[in-house]
Amino acid sequence: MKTLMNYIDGTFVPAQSGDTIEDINPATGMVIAHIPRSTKADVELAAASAKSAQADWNALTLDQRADWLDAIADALQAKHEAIAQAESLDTGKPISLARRVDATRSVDNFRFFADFARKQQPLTFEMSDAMNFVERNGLGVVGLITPWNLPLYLMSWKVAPALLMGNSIVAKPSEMTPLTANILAETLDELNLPRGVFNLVHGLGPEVGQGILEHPLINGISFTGGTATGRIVAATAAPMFKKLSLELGGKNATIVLEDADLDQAVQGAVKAAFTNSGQVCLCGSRIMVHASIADEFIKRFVGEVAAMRIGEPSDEATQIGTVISMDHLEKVEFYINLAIEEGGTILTGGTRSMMGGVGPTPEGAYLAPTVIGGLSHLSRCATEEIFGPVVTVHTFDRLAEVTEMANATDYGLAGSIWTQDVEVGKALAKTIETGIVWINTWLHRDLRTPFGGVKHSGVGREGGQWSLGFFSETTNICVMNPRELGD
Ligand code: TXE
Repeated sequence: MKTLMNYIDGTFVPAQSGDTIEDINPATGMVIAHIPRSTKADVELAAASAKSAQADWNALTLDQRADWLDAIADALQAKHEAIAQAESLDTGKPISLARRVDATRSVDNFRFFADFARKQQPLTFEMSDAMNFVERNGLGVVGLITPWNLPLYLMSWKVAPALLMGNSIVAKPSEMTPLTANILAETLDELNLPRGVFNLVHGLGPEVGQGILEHPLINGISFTGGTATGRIVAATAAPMFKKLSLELGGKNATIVLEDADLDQAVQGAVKAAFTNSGQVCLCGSRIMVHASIADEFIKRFVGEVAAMRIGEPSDEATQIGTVISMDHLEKVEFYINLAIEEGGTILTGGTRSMMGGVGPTPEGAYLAPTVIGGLSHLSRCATEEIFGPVVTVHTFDRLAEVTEMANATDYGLAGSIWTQDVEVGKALAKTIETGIVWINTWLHRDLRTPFGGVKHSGVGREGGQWSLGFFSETTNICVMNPRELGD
């Protein structure tokens, strides 16, 4: 049983209140750690420390901060297995996924931004009689608030560019997945990162999270999480003119055109649907397949899904672990039952009640990957975010229908299109209201590209230049050419 601490002003400390929250292992229902139940009082200490550290940190050169990011990447790489084990324990995701995705990408995020920084050129704009120099400085103190599905992957995605651009940080992980944020704090402490540059506060969103949103010393908020919470973030921070980046929910379409390579499309659709038990905002939770190939596609897709191995997260062979918690399992089951009420048919999977004990232990939040047919693309299950191992399958006859079907949701984050005619795929992609469309692949990521969504999937983009831009303020310095001064 671990007792985690906040990391404030270079020191590990409990919440001032002394109160704690239990961190539960979703595969066993057992308490694996206690974390500080921080409040605004703890945010006050963290923000003050961050404020005092920020000017010196910002005064370093971009290259010096890039060197820090490389040192962090090296140190996290040395803890790759520990990060993967902790992430799997905290989230219930298969250890193979935690290694391949969570731990690896957490290291890569720091490495990428270090390398990306070194490729930056000074930003100047020449006029006939003057030269413009664009200076970039940190926002100051930034608040980073992250969710439970990809804990360190998403926290490092924000911490790396925030540090790089000269900001100091008050970070808050989800109260359901604190372990790897703690590993990050320990690592930065071991590296002797100047105290106050990175602060970590644990606790409940409406308490310590809200405290971050409200704190006057915090100039920018980068938030990843649910759309409902995103609304609270915006409502709180916008009137204070804080800079905001919101990465919210998704309800993404996997579109299979009649000329698709069926084997490739089936494998891609399964990966998009059930990676991390569907708990990735980019997951393809609505499958739209051309009527002419629907029977064959659905037969193969359902066969692959039914054969997926549900097991202990620690088992190397496990493909489907648990969802994040019993509460979330019940939320997902609600949608499966609603689908049945809406006239849907369970093609494979379903709720625990339909199949009895699904996973290796009844205490575990296990749910079989579930495929639902027979629903309108306008049904609640096909338009609302479920964020679990559940997909709906729909058919279309004409390409012209697909755009309307794919856009018939309040979300607009991502999508994938499977076709052997890339030009048709690209033309269709341009009609889909999302921030990202993959063609004949899914979750293939170039970290230089803009990441984010539209509509209820968020505001802003992060990645490459977009991250550097979000985590900095520009000052344009315009200098008249000396010879002009004589006029
Ligand atoms: O989100 P929450 P969760 C979405 C996905 C899913 C949800 C699940 O749609 O529905 O997030 O993640 C903190 N003031 N995405 O449950 O509740 C909370 O403590 C300040 C999409 O974690 O929004 C946690 O640290 N903070 C995403 C964080 O917000 C508050 C990828 C997120 O919590 C708060 C992952 C408040 N009032 C999940 N209330 C994507 N687009 O990439 C809560 N929090």
